[in-house]
Amino acid sequence: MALERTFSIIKPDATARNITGQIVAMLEGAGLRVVAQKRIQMTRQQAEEFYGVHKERPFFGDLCDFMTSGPVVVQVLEGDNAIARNREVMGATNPEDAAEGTIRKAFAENIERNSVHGSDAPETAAQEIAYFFSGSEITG
Ligand code: 3AN
Repeated sequence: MALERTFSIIKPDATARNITGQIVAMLEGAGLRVVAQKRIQMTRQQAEEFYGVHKERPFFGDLCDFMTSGPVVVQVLEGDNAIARNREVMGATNPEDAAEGTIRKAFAENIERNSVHGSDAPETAAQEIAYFFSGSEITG
């Protein structure tokens, strides 16, 4: 198995409910190691750039409003097949479709306020990590 890194966000709906620790525990329980983490207030520009791939979608404005509505915790997670492993423990985008035992099943409020983000491929993981972290902020 390949040791990988992926990028994760604990979203404003989760920081508001003070459940970041419970989410980190589920990530760690899934075999992922937090090798970088910081709590930040995302700017509008960061949200729009980060979700740029969705800019033509009808939910883009609402999504950027939500992601800037409160603090988020950005993270780099490391582990065997970390990208797929994180997507697995996150659960489906829409919590109504999320499997039992996943973070979104446990905590997501709806398809937008869905508690966590995780990179979907090695290229996006590398881009997203570099967007929020410098190399010296990431430890093994
Ligand atoms: P995922 O986060 O599961 O990779 P994406 O990349 O398709 O899902 O969507 C990015 C984010 O956009 C989601 N996490 C969610 O917050 C929001 N989103 C996606 N689809 C919708 C939708 N139909 N309505 C509202 N928000 C959505």
